[in-house]
Amino acid sequence: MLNTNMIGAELKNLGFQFYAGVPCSFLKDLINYAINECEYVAAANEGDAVAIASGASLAGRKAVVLMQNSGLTNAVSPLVSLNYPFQIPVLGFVSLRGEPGIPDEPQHELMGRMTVELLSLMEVEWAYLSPDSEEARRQLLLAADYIAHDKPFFFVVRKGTFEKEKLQKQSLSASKNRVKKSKQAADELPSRQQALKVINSLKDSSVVQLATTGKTGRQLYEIEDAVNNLYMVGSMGCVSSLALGIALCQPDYKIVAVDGDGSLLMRMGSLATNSCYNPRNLLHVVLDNNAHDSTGGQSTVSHNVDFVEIAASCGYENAIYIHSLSELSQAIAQWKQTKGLTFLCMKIAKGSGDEPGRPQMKPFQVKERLESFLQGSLSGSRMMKGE
Ligand SMILES: Cc1ncc(C[n+]2csc(CCOP(=O)(O)OP(=O)(O)O)c2C)c(N)n1
Repeated sequence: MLNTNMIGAELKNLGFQFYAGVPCSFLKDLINYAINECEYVAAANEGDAVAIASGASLAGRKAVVLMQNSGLTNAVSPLVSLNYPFQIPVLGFVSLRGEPGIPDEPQHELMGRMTVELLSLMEVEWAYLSPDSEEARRQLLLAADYIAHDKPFFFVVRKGTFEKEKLQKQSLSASKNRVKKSKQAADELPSRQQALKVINSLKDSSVVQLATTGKTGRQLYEIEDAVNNLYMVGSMGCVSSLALGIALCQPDYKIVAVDGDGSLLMRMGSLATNSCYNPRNLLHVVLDNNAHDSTGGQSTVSHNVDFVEIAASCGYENAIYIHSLSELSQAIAQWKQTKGLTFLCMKIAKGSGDEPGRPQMKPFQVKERLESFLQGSLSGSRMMKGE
């Protein structure tokens, strides 16, 4: 068995102090260590945990994700369409419930058989974490080397690997909604492009803009390609979780996540996580066209949902319904002054005009550029296409 404290301290020595995850009984001692001794974000699901850890990684931290293997399925979308194309490294510990030959519950049987194959299929390097301390130390060094080369690495953790670590403290405070403004008038219903132009016009060198999957990212790129932009190309629904990781680890930057209604609905638990960790420097804007516009305009179910009410009840400090472009502009300008976790929801028109172009840079180049910006080595906020 591994002394959990020793492994945690070893990880700390290697720079891994930021964790995000969802518990598993096989990993509870390492999770307890992370809660006791490090920064730990309790994610709503394992995909969100991967996106949060990825945000921390973009922000310059070495980040760890912890999950049960049943939750590895939840994490497939970000692992294959965020971490892979953007080359964002996270260190994973995934439990091995349902290990062949070891009695376990029926729901773990198939996943137990396919866990390592799934990791291999996703081209994630992995190893069984050795229960021998010296060997485990060597494995951690190897894993750290993968991370240093922008490759995710996962440890598969068998039953009984970690010695007991007591949970000492859990000090999550409740965040409170202070300002809630609901719909009061008719919607102006601008196009997505008009809304993005307003958001982009308020960008400066203290702002990072992240745009959700599909035409939102593509249109932001068309409006202006900038060093402090990131266009999600996959991992639908993960934009605010990625933003949370960056916001928590880079408190001096203002992080703007532009979401869509379909994307938000896909991972709405992220609203609760964002609220609980409550970064003052995070602005979450939802452009709601009641549709999956990027894939042909099929209706979502957002016409039936009051996002402002949900964000407010989750604990966003400000949750504001935006009726017009001028209100959007005012609300963003206000947030830049006062900050505080803020959610803006604006109905926009369906449709996107001409087919927007696609970023010419590869996702990993966009990531490297943003990392350089966050490290301060690219100071200008504006870099036009091709520069
Ligand atoms: C997990 C996943 N499912 C489906 C898709 C395909 N897809 C890409 S964009 C998109 C629609 C996004 O809708 P929304 O967030 O409302 O933004 P809109 O396109 O309306 O601006 C879909 C379904 C995907 N990329 N990933």
